[in-house]
Amino acid sequence: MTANKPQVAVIMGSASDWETMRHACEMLDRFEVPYMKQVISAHRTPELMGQFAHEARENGLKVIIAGAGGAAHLPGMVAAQTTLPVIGVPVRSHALSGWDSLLSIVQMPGGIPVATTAVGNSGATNAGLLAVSILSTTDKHLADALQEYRDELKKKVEQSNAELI
Ligand code: RP5
Repeated sequence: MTANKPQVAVIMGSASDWETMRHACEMLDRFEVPYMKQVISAHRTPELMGQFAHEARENGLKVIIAGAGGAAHLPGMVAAQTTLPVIGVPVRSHALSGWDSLLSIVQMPGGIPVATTAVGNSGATNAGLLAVSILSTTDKHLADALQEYRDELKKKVEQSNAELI
């Protein structure tokens, strides 16, 4: 049972963020990291957000990935209420193409950190990888799997160069 307890939480401000945040989950699936996913809105369900953040550590979570768009206060507000590492993913917004999401997540005042990724799908992918990387500091199996992943990326570059000739 304990082995399958979620180590990572992937939370998002709206179901509309899923198209982005699924890229984080795909990475966690690839590395077989147990995770949970949930829509938690900072402004629509503030009490749920507080409860989730306060209970996260005692629930066995080790890393929280939080994606949001627009006035994207979810990652910062969760980080304010837990000392677990929080990775913020700025979701691309319609109005401002994600600039609003990026700036509202990345500019945390000193004292309450949020590790902010790139905007959109790449950011979500990297959030998943960063969570795996954090877990790999105490998990040799994950450290080896991450090295294999990097080796695959390298091989793909070498192959594409061979095809260019
Ligand atoms: C934020 O507002 C969400 O994170 C989402 O990116 C954005 C738009 O939400 P919906 O109007 O699609 O529910 O809270």
